[in-house]
Amino acid sequence: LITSFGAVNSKVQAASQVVSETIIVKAGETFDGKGQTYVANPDTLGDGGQGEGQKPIFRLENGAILKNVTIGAPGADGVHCYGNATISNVTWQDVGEDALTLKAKGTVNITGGGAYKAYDKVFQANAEGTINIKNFKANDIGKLARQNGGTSYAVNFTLDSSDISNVKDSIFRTDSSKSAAKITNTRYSNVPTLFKGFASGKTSAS
Ligand code: ADA
Ligand code: CA
Ligand code: CA
Ligand code: CA
Repeated sequence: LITSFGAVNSKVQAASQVVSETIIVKAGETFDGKGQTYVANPDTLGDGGQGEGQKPIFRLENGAILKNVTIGAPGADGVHCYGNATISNVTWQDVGEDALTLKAKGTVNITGGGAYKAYDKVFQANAEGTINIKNFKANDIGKLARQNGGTSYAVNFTLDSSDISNVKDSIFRTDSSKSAAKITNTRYSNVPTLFKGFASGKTSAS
């Protein structure tokens, strides 16, 4: 359910959409936000703090596409992907508990957009698969992507043609010797470590 509010003159300023119940994007379907901003109802989805168990604003089933969306505050648990997903021109203005989680095996392609003000993680991999990030901006984050702690399945991370700044921990982090990460053509500023926890030979940066 979506309630809408915003400037009285909606011709000059688009309304923010307050999302009270997770928006489900069905398998193979596309949700085009057309540049609108979506925020969680903190009473029903979560306040965007570091508490676990918050609900996502968007739930993407296998093969869904999410595009031209801005997620404002509170961001709750962001976007959950069950299988393959395409995330195009999605910006998290103030990441909630985290921004996006891979919840079931698949490949998530994130192109364009950005993520800001993530106290801890931006992208979270809770299932095996691939997370490709391209033409992305991130600033003021803990980690860009993290495989769920203590898990040993394989996750392949890539980051290309992006601009990442003011990171507290690392770009990519895993506890799995099977996982790999590759960074190409990316600019960093104030990033203490690119990779944490990967086995030798499983990372590259150029
Ligand atoms: C933490 C937590 C996991 C899971 C994850 C998430 O890593 O330990 O159990 O909740 O966050 O998906 O946000
Ligand atoms: Ca978490
Ligand atoms: Ca935040
Ligand atoms: Ca989470």
